[in-house]
Amino acid sequence: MNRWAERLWSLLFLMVPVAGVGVFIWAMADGYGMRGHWLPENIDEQGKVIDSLFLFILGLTGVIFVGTGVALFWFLWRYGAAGNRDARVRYTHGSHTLEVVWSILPAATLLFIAIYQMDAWADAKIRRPTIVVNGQEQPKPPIAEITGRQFEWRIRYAGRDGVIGTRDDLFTVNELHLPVHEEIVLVIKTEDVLHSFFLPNLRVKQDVVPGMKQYVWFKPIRTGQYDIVCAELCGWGHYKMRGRLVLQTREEFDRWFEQEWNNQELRSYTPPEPEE
Ligand SMILES: [Cu+2]
Repeated sequence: MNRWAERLWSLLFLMVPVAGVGVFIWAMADGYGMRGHWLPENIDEQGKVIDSLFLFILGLTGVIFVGTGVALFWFLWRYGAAGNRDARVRYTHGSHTLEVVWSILPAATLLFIAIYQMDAWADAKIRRPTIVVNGQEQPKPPIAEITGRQFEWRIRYAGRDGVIGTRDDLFTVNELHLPVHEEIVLVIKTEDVLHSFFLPNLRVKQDVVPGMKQYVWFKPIRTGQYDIVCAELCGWGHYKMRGRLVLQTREEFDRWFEQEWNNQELRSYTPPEPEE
C-alpha cells in the first residue's frame, strides 16, 4: 500500500467517531431529516431519572468510543508500513501492567454504574406504590390487567369492585385509558410468546414472560394520546402490535369508564370465568 492509500484508509477510520457523534448531535438537535428520532416527550413524574441515566451512560460510552476511534486513526496514520520503511520491529509478549489497568478500569466503571443506578432501579422495579387499608400499608392493586397475545393487547379493568377477575370487569382491546396525576399500577402477562410492554413516553418497558404475572407502575403527568408498543419481536405481526394510551383527568376517565361499562352491560357481555 502506498503512502496515499494509507492516509485515505486512516481518514476513513476517523469517519467512524466523527460520523457517529455527528449523527447523535443531529438527532438530538431534532435537525431536518432526523425529526422525532431522539427520545420521545417524557410525561412521567420519574422519567427524568431514567433520561438522565440514559444520557450519563451515553456520554460515558461516547467518550470511550471517540477515544478508541481516534487512537485507531492515529496509529494507522502515524505507523503505517509505507511511511516507516526503516523502522525496526520490536517484539513484545504483552504488558502485565497494561492488562491489569484495562481490566480494572472497565470493572470499576461497571461497578460504579451498578451502584449509581440502584435507586432508579428500585423505584422503577421494586418499590411498588402502596395504599393504606385499615391502617395497614399494602401494595396498591392494579387498575387493569394487560394481556399480550399475537398480535394485540387485551385490557381488562377491575370493575366497580376494584378486583380484577370478577364478573363486573371491563374489557377493551388495544385501548388503555388511564387517569393522570395518580400512581398507576398495571399487571401484565402474555397468552402465548414473549412480548415487551413498552410505553415510550412514560419510560416504561417490561418483558412479558409466558407463565409470569408482572407489575409495572408509573405516574403520568400530562393528558393526551400516546403509543403502546410491543418491543419484543414476537412474530410476523409484531409491527402492528400497537395500542393507544389515552391519558385523561380523573373526571374524564370516570365518565369514559362508566359509559363503556354500561355499554358492555347492554351487550350482556359474558367475560371469561375468573382465574383465581
Ligand atoms: Cu408482541
